[in-house]
Amino acid sequence: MCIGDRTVRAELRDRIGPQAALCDAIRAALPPEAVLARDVTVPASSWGNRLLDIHHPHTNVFPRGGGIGQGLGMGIGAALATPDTPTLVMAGDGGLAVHLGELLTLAQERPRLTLVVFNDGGYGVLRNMQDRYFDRRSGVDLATPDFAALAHATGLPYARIAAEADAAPVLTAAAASDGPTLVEVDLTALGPMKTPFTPPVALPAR
Ligand SMILES: Cc1ncc(C[n+]2csc(CCOP(=O)(O)OP(=O)(O)O)c2C)c(N)n1
Ligand SMILES: [Mg+2]
Repeated sequence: MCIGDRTVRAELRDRIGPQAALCDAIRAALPPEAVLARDVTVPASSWGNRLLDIHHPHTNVFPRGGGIGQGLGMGIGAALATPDTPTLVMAGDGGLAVHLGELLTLAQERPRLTLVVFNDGGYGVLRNMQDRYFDRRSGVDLATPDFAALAHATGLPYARIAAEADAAPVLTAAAASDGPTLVEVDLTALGPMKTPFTPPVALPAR
C-alpha cells in the first residue's frame, strides 16, 4: 500500500464514521476465501465496494447492473456453491424488500450465509440526494418490517447491531455458524456517517 492509498483509506474511514467498525468486523470475522456479496446500498457503495479488502476475484459478488435486491439471491447461490466457507451478504432494507421472497430460499436451503441488513428506514441514498439537492423529500422514508419478528416468522436466527461494540461479537458468531443468520444493523441507533453519501451521478436539470 502506498502513501496515497493510506491517505484515501484514512479519509474514507473518517467520512463513514461508526460504519468503519462494521467494515473492520466483517473482514476480521471472515476468512480471505469467503464470498462477500454486496447489494446496491449506501454501506456497499460507500465502503463495501471501496474499503473492504477483497482477496480474490471469485469472492467479489456484486450486481453490476445496479438493480436493488439481487444481492441476496446471488449470495445464496455463492454460499450453496461453497459450503465449506462462510458467505456474507450486505443488503439495504429497501433492496431486501424488493426480493423478500429470497428470505424463504435462505430459510429453506440454510446455507452458511450471514445476511447483514442495513436498516435506515428507507431508500437512504435517494434520501441523501434529496436532502442535498432538493428542498423536500418524496418517497424515500419507508415502512420497514420488524426484522426480529420477520426472522422469527421465517425460522432464521437473528442478531442486532446497534453500536460499534456489537459488530465484532455479532459478526464473529454469525460467521462461525454452519447455517444462515439475519443480522440487522440499526443505523439510527448506530449513528450517522460524518458525511452523508451521495453517488457521483448527474441529476436532470430542474
Ligand atoms: C430495481 C431497482 N429499483 C430502483 C432502483 C433505484 N435505487 C437505487 S438505490 C435505491 C435505494 C435502495 O435502498 P436500500 O436498499 O434500503 O439501500 P440504502 O440506499 O438505504 O442504503 C433505489 C430505490 C434500483 N437501482 N433498482
Ligand atoms: Mg435503506
